[in-house]
Amino acid sequence: MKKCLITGITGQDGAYLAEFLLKKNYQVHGLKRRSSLFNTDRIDHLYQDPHVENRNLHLHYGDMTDSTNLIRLIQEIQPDEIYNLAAMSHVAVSFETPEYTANADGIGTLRILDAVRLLGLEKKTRIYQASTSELYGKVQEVPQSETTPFYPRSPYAVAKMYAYWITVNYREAYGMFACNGILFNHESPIRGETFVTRKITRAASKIALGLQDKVYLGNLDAKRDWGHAKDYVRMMWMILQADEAEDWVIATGKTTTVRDFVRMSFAEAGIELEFKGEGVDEKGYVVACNDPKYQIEKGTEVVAVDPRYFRPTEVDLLIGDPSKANNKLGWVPKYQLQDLVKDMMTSDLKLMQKDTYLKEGGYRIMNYFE
Ligand code: NDP
Ligand code: GDR
Repeated sequence: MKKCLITGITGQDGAYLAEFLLKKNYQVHGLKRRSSLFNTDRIDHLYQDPHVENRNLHLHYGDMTDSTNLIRLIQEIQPDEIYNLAAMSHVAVSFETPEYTANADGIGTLRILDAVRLLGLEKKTRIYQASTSELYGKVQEVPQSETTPFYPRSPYAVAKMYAYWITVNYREAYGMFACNGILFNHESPIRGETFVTRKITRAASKIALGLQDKVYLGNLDAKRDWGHAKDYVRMMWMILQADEAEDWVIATGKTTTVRDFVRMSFAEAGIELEFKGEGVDEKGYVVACNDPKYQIEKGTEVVAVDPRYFRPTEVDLLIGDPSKANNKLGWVPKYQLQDLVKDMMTSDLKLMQKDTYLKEGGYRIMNYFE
């Protein structure tokens, strides 16, 4: 039985990857942070009671900023594969917490690589590093491939650039099987609520059900190459099963504006939006909609731009070229953007419907401080 360690197992990708690897009969070890509230929602369905013998999922407390903890865990587990997914992954937040982001996302990667080296596991343990299309930042060429130069545009991207190169360096210096997956944006029903896609699908669902009036967004002109997380975690595994350690771009090859993602999400709830203006207006602009089913009057403003969500430096256009992954590993995404939007909207409409039932039943969120 193969053993793997997933850092960031409580995140979107960690949860899908853990499920995928358990199905492949791996013994899965996951690093989770101590938190004052439960933070294992996404993997609770995979949880196995510690009293059960021969269980395949093991969770360990730890942190990417704590070398001794990482060294001890890797020594105990002796993993065949490490998937380093843990990171402060929010680009906008990295402008607020640049030093911590560098520590967790940049030096954190070094800590994993060096632990493997110190423990003499260079020839045993294969390492996957969660690199990102944010490395491309300011547009140099499109579509972006493994040979496109990097130009990071946020503290997050700069930290990930260090992580990218230290992974390449340890591969070349010590012959380690360490690979970067340069993944373009990938989303799902369990995407973090503050990333734009999930913010949109949650808001569209709430607005459709009359639980919210309006959503405030930032730059609607940004273009992203959005795929489904399920397709992308499969590729993480394929990267570590390849004959040679290499770096890979994972993307759909198609790009869409945030505005069109908004349009598609509301349409999925049966609401047609009419944009009053195109382009970013500092004062914000609104869209109106008219759908008798949801009794939203024509002219109601349901989306507005709030400059507080603009970033000091923005990544305007991402579109990846996944030909290497297509040709060499036979990876082809199963989900198109429309399928992704449908999947997210179906899930969020169900989730928000629960709130409607609670409201109708006279229940409300408990206020502990009343
Ligand atoms: P999430 O934000 O959903 O998950 C991040 C995970 O990292 C969570 O489990 C989080 O724990 C954990 N984490 C954060 N900081 C630390 C720390 N200091 N020590 C230990 N664990 C920590 O991200 P995704 O699942 O979307 O992304 C996975 C990885 O892939 C990240 O590295 C991200 O930067 C990268 N990436 C993501 C892309 C995407 O579109 N999703 C695209 C390209 C790269 P907790 O739950 O406690 O917060
Ligand atoms: P990104 O994802 O920065 O690409 O990083 P995010 O969904 O946060 O932003 C995508 C684009 O949407 C614009 N935007 C908004 N973004 C957020 N979060 N909230 C808003 O209200 C809003 N309005 C407009 C942003 O300006 C941006 O252009 C994600 C993360 O998962 C990273 O960890 C990963 O490395 C990259 O994708 C690839």
